[in-house]
Amino acid sequence: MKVLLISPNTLTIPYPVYPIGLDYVAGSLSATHQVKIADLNILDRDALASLLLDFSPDIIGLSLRNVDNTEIGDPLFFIEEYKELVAWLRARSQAVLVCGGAGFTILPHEIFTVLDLDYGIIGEGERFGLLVDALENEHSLSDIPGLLSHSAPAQATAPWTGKQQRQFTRTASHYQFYLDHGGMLNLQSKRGCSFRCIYCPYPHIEGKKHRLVPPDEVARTALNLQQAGAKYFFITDSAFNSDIAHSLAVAKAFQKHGVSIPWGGFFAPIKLPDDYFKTMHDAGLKHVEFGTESLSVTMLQNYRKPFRPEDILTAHNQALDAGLHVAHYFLMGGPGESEDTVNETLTNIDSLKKTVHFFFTGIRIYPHTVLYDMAIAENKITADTDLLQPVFYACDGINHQAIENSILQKAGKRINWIVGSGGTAAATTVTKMHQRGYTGPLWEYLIR
Ligand code: B12
Ligand code: SF4
Repeated sequence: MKVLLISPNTLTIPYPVYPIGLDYVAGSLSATHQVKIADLNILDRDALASLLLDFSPDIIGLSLRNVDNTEIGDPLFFIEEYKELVAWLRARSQAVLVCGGAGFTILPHEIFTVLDLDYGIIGEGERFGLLVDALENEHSLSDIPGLLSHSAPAQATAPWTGKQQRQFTRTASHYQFYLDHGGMLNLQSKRGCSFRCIYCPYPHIEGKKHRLVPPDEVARTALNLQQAGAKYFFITDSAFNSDIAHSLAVAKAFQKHGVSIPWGGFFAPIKLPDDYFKTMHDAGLKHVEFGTESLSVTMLQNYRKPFRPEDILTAHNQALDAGLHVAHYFLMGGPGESEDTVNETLTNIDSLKKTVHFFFTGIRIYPHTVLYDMAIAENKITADTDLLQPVFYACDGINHQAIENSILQKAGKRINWIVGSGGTAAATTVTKMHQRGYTGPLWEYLIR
């Protein structure tokens, strides 16, 4: 079978993101199939039309990563663009159209209804290989977990336990684009998150239990990216340190295998061994992005975060002492947020020195989360509410605009306090710096 995998994600905020998911989807296909990746960051519609004509795919796999940008004050919604693309593809190709990806997995039925698809795969794309083989051999599709079609609702999906193989080819035409725009590729060291923060869809997307990639294998992939010219990599794990021992073993494997480029990732500010960040630093870690969310004792409890304000401060100082760049993400406006809890966070923030803060002032409600159940129980939404168009939790004590005003007032002229991801303005600066040869996420230039 001829398989075309499309990454339609052209969002440049905060920077263009290498479509790592499609490497795994490509890796799920047996060698008998021909596969090409079309990344719309490098292909315009004319080039895509020529590719469709020349390659004439039997199956098109569409990666749907972002539904929206989850920013209440500066919203972007991408589903209309996917709709237009699907119609455009239908007009030029007879191929079977299959969709998957993180965004798709959160709201599969809603997206399947809106887009004119043949199949959807909920969860991990490794199941795509099963679908392609079954279609080729005209086998029954009924035992492919997570498969959505017009004739059958999806079966419940357990996390994928089969082989996960990333097919990273340095000759793939799209990968040079990312090297030319910041030099960043990405890497996964495990799937799943074992924490249960009330608003978070990650355990639903990736699984509630960790599935660890052996550290030597992670390091070999990292080395492969480095040898292919990567100047930096971002670890895509929900929280790299949610399994402390595994993250340390991965760091040590980087050193053992000679991985020498800098890297970054998401970290939870939990209690960590004293020398944790020193070990990470010695293995090349440069940027720590803490999912801090709040500095209010009440709100951290309400969110069921696995840490308290004092743990945040300790982790922050440990990372600074190890010579790392540190940023904190805040998520405000959840159940119980009030003027008092906002002020508590904004006052406690002063104890975090030499950092950048990214503030998200509304929490999107996702299915399969405790926040969803709370919003139903509180009559803020009903079971029929369409969540494809972002719906943000409306807390009773304060609205998102008042939270944003408090942040802006307290921020004054500080450039290291950013509402949302910084929007187009920040992305334009990052693009210019990438063009001048700077690599990585670059938020360290804002640190104050
Ligand atoms: C790491 C990450 C980031 C990093 C990426 C860094 C980098 N260099 O890669 C940063 C911080 C930059 C980032 C930014 C953003 N992110 Co982000 N990010 C993630 C995260 C944690 C992991 C994504 C990832 O790479 N996973 C690893 C790969 C291997 O998995 P995958 O791509 O999902 O692919 C697998 C499956 O989905 C599937 N699959 C993928 N494609 C296809 C295609 C087919 C045909 C099939 C069958 C299957 C399939 O198979 C793959 C293997 O199993 C996810 C949450 C999560 N846990 O998934 C959010 C997530 C994807 N991000 C999200 C968002 C919204 C954003 C931003 C818009 C936020 C913002 N306002 O700035 C930006 C957009 C950036 C951009 N240009 O696209 C949302 C998307 C959902 C939504 N509401 O739309 C998610 C789901 C988080 C959330 N809020 O729930 N992100
Ligand atoms: S917010 Fe972070 S730590 Fe909490 S469940 Fe989600 S990924 Fe895990």
